[in-house]
Amino acid sequence: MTDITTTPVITIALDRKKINFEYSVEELNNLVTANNMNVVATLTQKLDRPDAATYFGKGKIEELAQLVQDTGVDMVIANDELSPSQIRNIEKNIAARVIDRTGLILEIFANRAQSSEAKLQVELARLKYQLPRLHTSANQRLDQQTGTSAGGGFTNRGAGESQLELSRRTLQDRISHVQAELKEAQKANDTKRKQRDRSELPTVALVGYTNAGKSTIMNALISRFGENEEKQVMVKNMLFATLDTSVRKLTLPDQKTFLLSDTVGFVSQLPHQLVQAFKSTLAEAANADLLVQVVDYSDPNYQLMMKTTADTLNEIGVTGQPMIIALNKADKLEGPYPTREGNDLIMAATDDASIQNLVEMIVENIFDDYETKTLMIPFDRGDIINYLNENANILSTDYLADGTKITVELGGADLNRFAKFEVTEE
Ligand SMILES: Nc1nc2c(ncn2[C@@H]2O[C@H](COP(=O)(O)OP(=O)(O)OP(=O)(O)O)[C@@H](O)[C@H]2O)c(=O)[nH]1
Ligand SMILES: [Mg+2]
Repeated sequence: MTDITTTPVITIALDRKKINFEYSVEELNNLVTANNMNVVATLTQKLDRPDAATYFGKGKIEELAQLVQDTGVDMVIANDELSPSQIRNIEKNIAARVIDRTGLILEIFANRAQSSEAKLQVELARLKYQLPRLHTSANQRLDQQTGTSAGGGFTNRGAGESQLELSRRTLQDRISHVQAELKEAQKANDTKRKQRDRSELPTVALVGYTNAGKSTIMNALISRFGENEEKQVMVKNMLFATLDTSVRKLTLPDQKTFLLSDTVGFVSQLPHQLVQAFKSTLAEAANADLLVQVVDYSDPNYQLMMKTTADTLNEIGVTGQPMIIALNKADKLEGPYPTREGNDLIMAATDDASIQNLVEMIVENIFDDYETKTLMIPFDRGDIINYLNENANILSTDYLADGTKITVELGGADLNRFAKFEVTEE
């Protein structure tokens, strides 16, 4: 059913005979829907490489022009990133505006951004995307913003300076300004992150393709183990629901505590300007001790989505971390769940047993250095007893003549910290 409030568009895609072509077109069409537009037709052409001037070949462009006329759409969206001149040349031949995949993704991010940091990150990415495309659009935009006709308001600036140079300088000034603002905004986050690092708690990051169920899993864990059940994150059935990183402290019934973070989802060909701009947001994943890759296992393309995730993690320099694969949304399939094989878990975010299994796997991975130790704590070290009560799983306590004998599970820095109190069991 077509929603009358959405904008009709035509998508165009070059089939370079790669195995994932159909998936990439499907993904583009999903991105279009996510941006409140609907695809009325998709035109594809088999070519080894895009036509340097017009992306599609000449005949196909004529076909596109006819299709634009027949459908009356105002916009055509290309499945690849186009050069500024390709956009211009296609627009010369058809009665519609042309945007490319990168421009579309940037637009979706711009519509979704909520926090000031996310807004700045998206603006920075958009400015960097515009910079090399200036001569197509920025002259007009600059005129609109300043209300001047070309050159008119700028006659006092260097006489020989062209409008293009002026526009470029304006953009570059804005980029510097946004970068400075971003630095400020990120300072606060860095401080928070440093405080957390100092707490030495293990960190786990949810990563994966957009709409896989990362935030839903985060919420399931918060409602069971969070300090404050109210601190849920947003879940929505749409691409890129989450743009900001959320970090929550979770404490398991045996006192084991870790930090869990949820962050922006991935899509293939995520514009590199965005990846760069979101690097600090994504640093949460880069610094994690363990990644949980959430996958929509009910999607027939789930393997390609996993490949996209691997590629994106590579691009942001996240390699080599231990990873749990949460094959989510199994409730939409026939097979049994939860089922576990090594570090893979077939699960559903809404299923208690699945979440329980996932937690067990997280515990195995991040608390693997835990050992059961027996400590003799002198009576004047009540501070240690308090610390262990709050932060460790105490298995037994005996009040003896020369102190408190405690059998406790210890891991990480605590193993060294309390080594001097260790006693060997007789
Ligand atoms: N049937 C089913 N639906 C699920 C499951 N997990 C999540 N969903 C639904 O999938 C949609 C997306 O979930 P989110 O948790 O927002 O996904 P996300 O990975 O955080 O997505 P982004 O923030 O956009 O990257 C929502 O409509 C959820 O209700 C599941 O196990 N089974
Ligand atoms: Mg999310």
